[in-house]
Amino acid sequence: MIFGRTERGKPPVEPVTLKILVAGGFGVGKTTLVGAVSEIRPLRTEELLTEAGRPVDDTSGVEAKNTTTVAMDFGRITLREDLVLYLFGTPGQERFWFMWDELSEGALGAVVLADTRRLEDCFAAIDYFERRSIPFLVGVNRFDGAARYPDEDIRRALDLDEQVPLLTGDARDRESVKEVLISLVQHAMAQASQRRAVTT
Ligand SMILES: Nc1nc2c(ncn2[C@@H]2O[C@H](COP(=O)(O)OP(=O)(O)OP(=O)(O)O)[C@@H](O)[C@H]2O)c(=O)[nH]1
Ligand SMILES: [Mg+2]
Repeated sequence: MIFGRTERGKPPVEPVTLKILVAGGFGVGKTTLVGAVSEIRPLRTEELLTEAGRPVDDTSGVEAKNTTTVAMDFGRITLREDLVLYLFGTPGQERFWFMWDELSEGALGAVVLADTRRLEDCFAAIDYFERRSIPFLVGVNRFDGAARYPDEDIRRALDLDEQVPLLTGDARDRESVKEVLISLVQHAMAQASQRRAVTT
């Protein structure tokens, strides 16, 4: 690098940075997703699930889980040299939802993670983004032992608008998560240009 130029003579690119939310119900894999793709050590705000929280913290299906997010997860991923995503994982438990308004400020879009064993847990997140016209997609996190359903059935159960993308993946797998994030960016961009076309 000489005088701000790369060896190939191209000026360095100032990346566009976008803010993405990762939402969904309790224990669906939000913290796992951010951790799987982040190129920086993710910031986590995990607290131990306690005996006192047992009546309200439903860990059925994720019995191995012993911590929960109380404020947010934060990570970063460079999708291309000119495109960086900042990932904000939201807390899944209802009692921490007051964080969502703060976290969704300035967000380009959201991934709503879903677990087919407890689809209803993501209704609140879907409602939240629909109401605020924040572009989102649904990412089904494939848990071992969870039954597989056709996309059509999942769409119907979630009452998803046909333009909302539905993808299936594994929150622990970097490539799988990258694919979901790229789809979200494309979807959000398409929605933004659609809106511009309507208003001009
Ligand atoms: N089999 C399997 N297990 C997963 C997957 N994703 C997450 N897990 C496990 O599921 C549990 C829940 O993961 P978390 O990432 O803490 O979930 P969360 O959505 O952040 O949870 P809260 O912040 O408490 O709402 C952990 O024990 C993970 O190891 C997955 O794709 N497959
Ligand atoms: Mg979490």
